[in-house]
Amino acid sequence: MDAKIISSRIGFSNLPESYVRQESERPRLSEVSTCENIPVIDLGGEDRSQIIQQVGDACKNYGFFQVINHGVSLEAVAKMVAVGHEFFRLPVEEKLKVYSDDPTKTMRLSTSFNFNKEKVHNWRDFLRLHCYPLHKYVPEWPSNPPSFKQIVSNYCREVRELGCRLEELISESLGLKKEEIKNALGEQEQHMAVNYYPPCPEPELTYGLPAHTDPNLLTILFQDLGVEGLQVLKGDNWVAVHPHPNAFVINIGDQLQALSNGKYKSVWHRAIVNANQARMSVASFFCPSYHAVIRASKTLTDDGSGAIYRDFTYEEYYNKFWSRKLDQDHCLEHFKQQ
Ligand SMILES: O=C(O)CCC(=O)C(=O)O
Repeated sequence: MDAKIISSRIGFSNLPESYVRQESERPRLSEVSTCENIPVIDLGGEDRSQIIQQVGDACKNYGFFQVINHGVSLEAVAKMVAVGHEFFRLPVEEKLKVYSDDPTKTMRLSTSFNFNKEKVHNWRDFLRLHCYPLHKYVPEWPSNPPSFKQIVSNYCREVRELGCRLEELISESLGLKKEEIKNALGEQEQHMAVNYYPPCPEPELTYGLPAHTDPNLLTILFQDLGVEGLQVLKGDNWVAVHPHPNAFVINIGDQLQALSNGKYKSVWHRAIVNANQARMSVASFFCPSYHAVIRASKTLTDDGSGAIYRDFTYEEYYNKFWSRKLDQDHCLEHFKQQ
């Protein structure tokens, strides 16, 4: 099994065959736009209506934005990043204690995306954790490094506050009451993926993560400052998201596209890898409760256009998402009204 984990293997001079994409699916790195960037929004500003306007514009035009002065302490982020790196540096025997290919597990180290369903793998290992409520899930988290549980719990708490604040801003930016999006989600789940992309011998032939949209409501991503890798599709072009100091990258997930009746888009994004440096990112996914019924707000369908998507539970959606390959068609297409 250890052969699957790439963070413990050293000395690749060529990319193993099972990671090589066919010519038409490769990232074509020379065509990626590096001069455009996604909006950076200062959440520390005094003028709330201006922030709401900026959030709304970013959600409509990009589906992605970065936030600064977001309220999550620098210390919480720095410790999270350090303990993440420490985890991936552990000896392989230690990491294998928490390895699983089963996507239904609430805590696991895994690799690629859905290893047993894919033909071609992705150059990524990841630690996936359910994080809310903490008292339910922390006991099953890794106990090595010894500080892991305490540091990651603290990070999750701080990031959850930011998530709630963003949901309010997004709700208001749609012309809805501050609490409306939050209320539509029931007792929200919070999941985390600590993604680790080791240096890759032939980065132009593969991905860390191929193009995908996120199945949840909203994602709050921290990416290593010194190592680029995240790219977002804008029109027909891939745009590199330059890491901004002390910023989080925020993206709209499929559930927000459904709740906003398509006004906000869950945008395709991907992670590319590089030959020289390992890259880590920490994604916090805010998800509706499994039993929440996802349905566009009446305020957004009253103009006569009607709801684009049929009603569904998040559980139904999540199961559909994990039963597929990551870079297939947009999963929401399967939930359109007939
Ligand atoms: O590593 C990144 O920048 C992207 C991560 C991501 O898209 C994900 O975890 O779903």
